[in-house]
Amino acid sequence: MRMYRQMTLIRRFEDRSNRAYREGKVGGYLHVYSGQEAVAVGFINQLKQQDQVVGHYRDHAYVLALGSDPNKVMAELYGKATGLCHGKGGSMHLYDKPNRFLGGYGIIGGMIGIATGVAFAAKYRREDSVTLCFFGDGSMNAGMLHECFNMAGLWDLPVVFIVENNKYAMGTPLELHSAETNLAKRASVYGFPSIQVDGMDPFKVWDAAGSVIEYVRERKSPYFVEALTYRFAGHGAADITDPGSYRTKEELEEWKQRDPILTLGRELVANGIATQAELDEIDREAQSIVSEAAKFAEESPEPAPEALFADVLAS
Ligand SMILES: Cc1ncc(C[n+]2csc(CCOP(=O)(O)OP(=O)(O)O)c2C)c(N)n1
Repeated sequence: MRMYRQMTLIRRFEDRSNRAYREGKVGGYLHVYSGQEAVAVGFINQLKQQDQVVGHYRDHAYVLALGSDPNKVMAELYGKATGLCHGKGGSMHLYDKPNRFLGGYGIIGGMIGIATGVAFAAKYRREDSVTLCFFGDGSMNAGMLHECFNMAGLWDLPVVFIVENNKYAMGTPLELHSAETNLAKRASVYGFPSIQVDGMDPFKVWDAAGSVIEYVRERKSPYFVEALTYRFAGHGAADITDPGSYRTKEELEEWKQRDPILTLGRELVANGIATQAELDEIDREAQSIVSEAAKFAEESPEPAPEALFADVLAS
């Protein structure tokens, strides 16, 4: 039920943030996670308090699953002073240290370097923590991935690398950017195990996440997960013509039949864990939380001009 609640909140949050972007209320760029919810929620809910997460720019889901305040997340998208990063990060660059989110990163492959460093620090300090690193299939051929996979394998770092293979890097299909399309195979040459999981099935993700994270925690060594998933929206909210230009309506409809929220809801009802009326109520609650978040963001002040010079570090 907790997963269902979180996935519904994320979906409603994304609907609302996409709308706010199109209304011109959100600046910069914005990418929604709709369709991929089972991946973030399944893995994050298997973490312990001491673990941390690093992600890519499609990052609203990670902070919401980790427990960040939706008001602050929405205010960050609006660039307001009350946002998670005081309005300076925006949609792609969320950061919430108290909730163990060490950043969403816009540079393809960049998040892999950060996560590897975080895992190295945890090992160096002899901490019992696991780092999750989420990235898209567009990162698979970045030099950073190969350097970091090598270091993680060589030094046995406690990190779970998770590629969210949603079939496209922006509009480029996987088979046009990767010589080997079975991405899970890539870890073997760096000396650590991998698994391919159906990222549209919340039960399969949950089970895989549990055993992978336990393995990494016990052995203090890396694991690579390829989650096969799909994004229902286009690459980014600014791309009005996307997704029509590179994928068919039929393909999109086929994947929507496997919507992870519908799958989980159906199973909850079939097994007598929830009634449809209870699921509808969860959806109404999620809608009211995101409406409240949008109101909070709209009514919040802009950052003061002097804030430009705060939090600027030089070394
Ligand atoms: C180093 C670098 N090169 C190019 C880009 C431009 N860019 C933004 S998103 C993207 C594709 C990412 O695809 P994927 O990782 O599959 O994620 P998806 O958007 O499909 O979830 C590219 C090439 C970038 N952000 N960073």
